[in-house]
Amino acid sequence: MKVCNLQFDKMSGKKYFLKYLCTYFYHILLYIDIHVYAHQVIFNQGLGTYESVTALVNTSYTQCLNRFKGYIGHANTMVYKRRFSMCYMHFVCGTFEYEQEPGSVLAHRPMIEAKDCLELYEQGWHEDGIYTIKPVGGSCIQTWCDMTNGGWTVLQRRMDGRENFYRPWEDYIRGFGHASGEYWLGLENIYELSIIHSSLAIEMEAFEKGFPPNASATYEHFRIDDESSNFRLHINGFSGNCGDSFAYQNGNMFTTKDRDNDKYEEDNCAQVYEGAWWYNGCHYSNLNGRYLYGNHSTYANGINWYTCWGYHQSIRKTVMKVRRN
Ligand SMILES: [Ca+2]
Repeated sequence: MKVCNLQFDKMSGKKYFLKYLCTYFYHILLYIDIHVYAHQVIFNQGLGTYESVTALVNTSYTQCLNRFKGYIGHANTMVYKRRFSMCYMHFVCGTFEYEQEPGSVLAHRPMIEAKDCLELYEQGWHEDGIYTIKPVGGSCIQTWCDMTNGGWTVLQRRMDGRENFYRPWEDYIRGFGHASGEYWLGLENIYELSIIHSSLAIEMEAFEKGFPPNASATYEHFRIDDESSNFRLHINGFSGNCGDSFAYQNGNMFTTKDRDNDKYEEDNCAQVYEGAWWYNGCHYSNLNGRYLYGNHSTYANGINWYTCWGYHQSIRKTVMKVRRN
């Protein structure tokens, strides 16, 4: 699957220029040479032309043949002719960019398979936006990369209340939402990202009437355990400007409405506070809580950061992001 976001769009004389940032998930393969190449046809949106893109992948031709020999046959030529449909060998997961005018491509940036946004940043990708990454051991995912601040991978984002965050365990493991808006990257992917020594930064913004208007919290060390430990949270090295509402959650396992791993014996914190979090018994912060548009009379079930806004004010915007140290 290809997702392209138009980044740049202008008329110059009689020419019309378009610039896309593309992210890819696609199956591929092959070439009948000693080298094996990925091959994929890409259709330019709305212009009726196409180009083909080639990228080197780490799969041998022999592996490709062996896997599909049942219906490929022996002749290399057959393989060649069928290359688009037959040899789904390698799953490419990457980002690349092209700039075009109708009928021709002006500039290319080669595809990169990156494990996180920092790797993209280090390779010269410096615009904020949606990128495709594949954490080591994780899955191919689309994420928002904060490049303005130097290559942060966004794990969680709330901004308009469009996405439902009151979800079950399986959804929190896999992730949900879309990188262009509100989303949760998935505990499995967060685990894989956090294995490599990482920092966590949380940015928050209140609704207009809220005070203070915004706040941030950064943890120099952030890690979560894997599923066998219910993704237990480990943070330290706090700095911030409106108190540390995450410290109370430190050392706790993740709880969802259908999986009670918290320390509140009488009930499930996720059900009581309508979120999913590293609940203790229960919380000082609830960033996956309900989107309640500012002040709320209900207790602690909004997007709350207690040390800054208490338990009756749900904030407008949150971003949780990680970066390798
Ligand atoms: Ca409980």
